Amino acid sequence: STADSAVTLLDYGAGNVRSVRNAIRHLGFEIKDVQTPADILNANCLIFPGVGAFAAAMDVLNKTGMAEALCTYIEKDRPFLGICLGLQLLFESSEENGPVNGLGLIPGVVGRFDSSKGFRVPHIGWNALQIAKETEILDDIGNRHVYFVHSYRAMPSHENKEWISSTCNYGEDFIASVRRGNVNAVQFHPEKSGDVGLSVLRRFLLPKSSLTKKPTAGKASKLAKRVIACLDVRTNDKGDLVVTKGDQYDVREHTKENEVRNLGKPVELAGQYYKDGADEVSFLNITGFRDFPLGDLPMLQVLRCTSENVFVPLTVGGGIRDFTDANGRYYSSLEVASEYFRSGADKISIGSDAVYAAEEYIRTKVKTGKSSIEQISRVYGNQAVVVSIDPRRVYLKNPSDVELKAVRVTDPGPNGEEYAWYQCTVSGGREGRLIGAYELAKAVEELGAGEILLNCIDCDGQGKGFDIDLIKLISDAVSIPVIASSGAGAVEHFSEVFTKTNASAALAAGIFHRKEVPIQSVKEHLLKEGIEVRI
Ligand code: 1PR
Repeated sequence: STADSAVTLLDYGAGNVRSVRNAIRHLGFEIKDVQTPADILNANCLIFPGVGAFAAAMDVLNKTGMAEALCTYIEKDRPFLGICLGLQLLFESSEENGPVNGLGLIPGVVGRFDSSKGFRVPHIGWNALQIAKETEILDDIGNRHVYFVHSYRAMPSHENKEWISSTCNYGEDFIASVRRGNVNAVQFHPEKSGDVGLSVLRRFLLPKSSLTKKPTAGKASKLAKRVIACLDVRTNDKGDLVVTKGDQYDVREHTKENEVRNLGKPVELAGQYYKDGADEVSFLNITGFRDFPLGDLPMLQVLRCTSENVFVPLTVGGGIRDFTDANGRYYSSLEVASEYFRSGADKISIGSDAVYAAEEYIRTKVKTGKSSIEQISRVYGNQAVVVSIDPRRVYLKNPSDVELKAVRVTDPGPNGEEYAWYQCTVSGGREGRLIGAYELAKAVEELGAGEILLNCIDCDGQGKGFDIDLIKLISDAVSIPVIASSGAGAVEHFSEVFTKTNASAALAAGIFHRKEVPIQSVKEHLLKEGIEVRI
């Protein structure tokens, strides 16, 4: 019966497991949710996608009696798949806000990556595995990339050796998956790892006898550089939600009607980019700064629909801030973000509000815990919080003309200026502030941002290449990943940004929307240039 073949899902309500649900359904299975510990004991097949922080998860599991049920279920060697935190919780303890005790089934302590080794933390992106032992669910991966996003990891040791089915190298070898009998857990996200990830889930869900091993392909070895497709979304004058694209942030046609440029439908384009091999898809609700995003239900609908068919990470930005609506009801930025996460976002991106928070933090040197960055990263983790920077170049004759960080620019300004500082803006570039991209990046990293999406208004939509001076400045200033954005016009621009700067990812919009350069060509070019990408 269907009830017998249903997959039991342990969702303790701490975050977004929508994508795991979508992936299971996409593979044709029904889902039964765990309500009581007995549901765990009676499961035929249990998936545990851990989300949120370690301590909070253990708290819920202990209080509800589910911790004990899980231990019993696993000790009986019943089919189990833990994902991400669902792997970490099997260990003895974690250093995350701790030490905090875990389920204690696997010897070892979960610790934080050490960013002093020159590797960026969180570890975000597509990485290769080293298979340590025969494990059916990993058989299709071979040496293709899978998607990781985490700051904590379990380490291989003599005591846990018999559990390890694969490791991953990110500055050090950490545990990428464990397996004993029918019990499996993976640190990466199969539900966000495209086709390769879906096959991990399929192999876990299908009877073993139906599985054949596929020949391995590719030659993944380390963290791949990501190629991200970005969709700037807004409502046009007719009231339809469209993908638009600006020139230096001006999205209107230069015609008599002055209409908003329409480059397609958000859900369709996102689906297309997933098929074309985008490593991530970002939606920026570009009028979010003036509209209340929770009133903007079409955007939530776009996320819901997209996440049903797109199995790579989704980021959404625009309008994330504390807000009081027309009826006087107050919404915290955390509530706004939560709604985005529930609708299928993996990361949220904060623009204007991050500028205000950074200004305040620099002025007072106090972390209040109240800024949107702090609130959201505390609950969902740093890796879920992206800060989008929208800077504009301000040329200088002399770097000491400002008290902000200035750099020598490759191309001098209109009056032969050899220096510039990068002025942050808010409200979609409409207002310049007295803070530079450099100062902002350092401040938001301290406040808990996990990644930076670095735009440049001067380069946006120009197709003349990324602002290498800016991207070098910022990617050398912080130890969180930096996404280079604005200005891609040819495949060579991508290899340039990856060879000349420490960017972890490159994002483009216009060339993909106008079908000038397919994502696949970008990847092939990068491979040819010896830059590792996911194929
Ligand atoms: O301030 O938190 O509400 O967030 C608003 C968000 O919307 C910010 O992330 C901001 O970057 C974005 N945004 C606001 N106005 C515009 C606009 O274009 N008028 N778009 C805008 C930003 C820049 C990139 C673009 C790249 C690549 N667009 O997202 O996709 O520059 O383009 P290209 O490859 O075509 O050069 P808040």
